Amino acid sequence: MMAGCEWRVANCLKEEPTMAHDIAHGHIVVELPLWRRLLRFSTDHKDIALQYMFTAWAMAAIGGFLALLMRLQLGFPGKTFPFLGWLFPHGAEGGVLKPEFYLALITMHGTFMVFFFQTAILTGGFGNFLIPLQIGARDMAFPFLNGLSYWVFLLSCLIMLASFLVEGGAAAAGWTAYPPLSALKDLIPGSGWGQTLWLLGMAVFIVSSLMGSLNYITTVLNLRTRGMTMFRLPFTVWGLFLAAILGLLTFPVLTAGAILLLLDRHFGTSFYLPTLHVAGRLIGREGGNPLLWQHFFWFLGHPEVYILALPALGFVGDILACFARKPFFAYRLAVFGALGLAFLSCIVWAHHQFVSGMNPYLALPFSLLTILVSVPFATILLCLAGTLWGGSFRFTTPMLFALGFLSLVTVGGFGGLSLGVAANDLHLHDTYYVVGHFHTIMGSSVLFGIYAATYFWFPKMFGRMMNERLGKWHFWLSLLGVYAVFIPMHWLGLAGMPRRYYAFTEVEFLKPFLPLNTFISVAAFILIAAQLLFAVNFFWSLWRGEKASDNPWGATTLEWQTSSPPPHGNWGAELPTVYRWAYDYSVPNAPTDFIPQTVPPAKTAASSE
Ligand code: HEM
Ligand SMILES: [Cu+2]
Repeated sequence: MMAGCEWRVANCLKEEPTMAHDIAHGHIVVELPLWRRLLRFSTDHKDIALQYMFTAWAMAAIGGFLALLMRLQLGFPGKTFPFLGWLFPHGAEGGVLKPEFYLALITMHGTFMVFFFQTAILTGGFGNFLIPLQIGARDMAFPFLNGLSYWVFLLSCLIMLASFLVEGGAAAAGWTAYPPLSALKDLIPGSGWGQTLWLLGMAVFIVSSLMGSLNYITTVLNLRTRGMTMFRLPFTVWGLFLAAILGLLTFPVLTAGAILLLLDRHFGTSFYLPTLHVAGRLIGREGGNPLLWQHFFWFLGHPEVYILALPALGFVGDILACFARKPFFAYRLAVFGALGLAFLSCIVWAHHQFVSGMNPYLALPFSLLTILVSVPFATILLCLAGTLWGGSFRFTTPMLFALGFLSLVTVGGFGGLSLGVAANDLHLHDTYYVVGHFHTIMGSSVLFGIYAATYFWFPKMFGRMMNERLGKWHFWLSLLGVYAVFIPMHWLGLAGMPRRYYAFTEVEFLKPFLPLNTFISVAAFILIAAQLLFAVNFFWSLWRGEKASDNPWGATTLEWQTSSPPPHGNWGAELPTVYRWAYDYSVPNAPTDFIPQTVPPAKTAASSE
């Protein structure tokens, strides 16, 4: 112990124990055990990141389990599974799923996967962990708001989960909650409390997401350290920053829509309800328009895909550069591509509504704009391919997942293009082609981005490495798995199999597709089982993994220049200073094959910026 320390501590006790105080006085802040970090109200962005991550993974596990139940039904229609009857006495009496329970499963699976897993882990999890570290800040701009946003998020998860327990069960109008089905309380079992809780859960989720977005945007704009210009930001930060802006601009529209829907459901208003007969009974509302909801929903719903894709693109760009040991090819062009993507994503929403009965003249601009999205998208992909060109590769697990992302996003992109053409979409809308498409591009490629990031930043988060051998098994089984599950679905869609419908064997022309559905289900079980390898690797590495050095991958960005895991406040007494962009890999004549952003120009022969 340093001489005089007791005196300092005694004196310090009179002051507020703030982070600035701790850092100024050089106090060592005792590392709390993981469970304490997860269970307390923390304002440290790294703790909040872990809280988001663990909760989001739990929601993913539940969402995956629901997918398994659906595939059980689709692959083996008519078979009884006694454990189902035991688990869900109302939804699967006697071991066979009821049709309305199947609808609840798709609704909750889609909602959990899109919002409560992918959105939450990307923005709340990685956004929280990486933004302050990569821009050289001690924390977020509003640490208290940040802590609050997690607990509000947890509340929204609990509201959603509770809906399985109320009378009638969980919501069953799909993750898009279209009225009139979602606007009336007594159509199907899930129309009751389940739908109300779904709307409340989404509203609370959005409140939490807005708190997060405000924080991420302000932090990136105001707390960048000396020398960290916008064009020196790692691509990851650009992805997270743009996703936050999209969230801030588009989520509130859905909140407004959801409040109107709640009014229709509970207070007799008629925003979405036209004159309508249900089962021969006039429901006694008039003047509303169900299309209005579709506009509200997709005004968020489409940008939502980019709220997921942009951070994933960011991670992948940085990971590819690191493991190809190459400077990012045409970095500024990629940033402009990302800006273009974010902008265009806000003006294509009605491509989900080609068959909705909206004015058919609108199909043309929305088709054209949708196809235009491929320009910035292809630009970014070209920059990523250029980054790989001539690289000296290290095929680590994060690199494999990043490459898998590239493959999936390209294949999925072509599916999207074909759906963007209104003439095609008229035929393919609401078929399994769509299910195959969005699972390839959103379900799988974003998932691969999340895995790449988890394997890559795990050492920084926990100070230990994940197991490479298990990681590679996980990668190959997942890659084969997603292709085996989701590509054949395109074929089913072309053959006319409708989505959100499990009784396909009752239709004559779909009977020949039972074997293909059984194949998809078996592949899905293997795919889901392969994710257990990840879970085992994660928890085993958490406690038993090989100790990680501060910069195990030889990466250039700021987070690798502090300890693993970083201390409270991230840096020592002084914030780092940035002298160069994030991609000085393999600089000619440099002593090492990478130059961290913190190294001044005088100390190296050259920089390629
Ligand atoms: C383990 C892998 C997965 C399997 C086997 C799977 C399976 C399914 C199935 C069977 C459906 C219902 C299709 C229908 O009858 O219309 C569905 C719907 C859906 N899934 Fe997945 N899924 C998986 C992963 C994901 C992921 C990672 C996402 C994240 C984006 C996702 C998002 C959705 C959405 C948005 C729907 C639409 C729900 C609706 O129609 O309202 N899924 N999935
Ligand atoms: Cu869209």
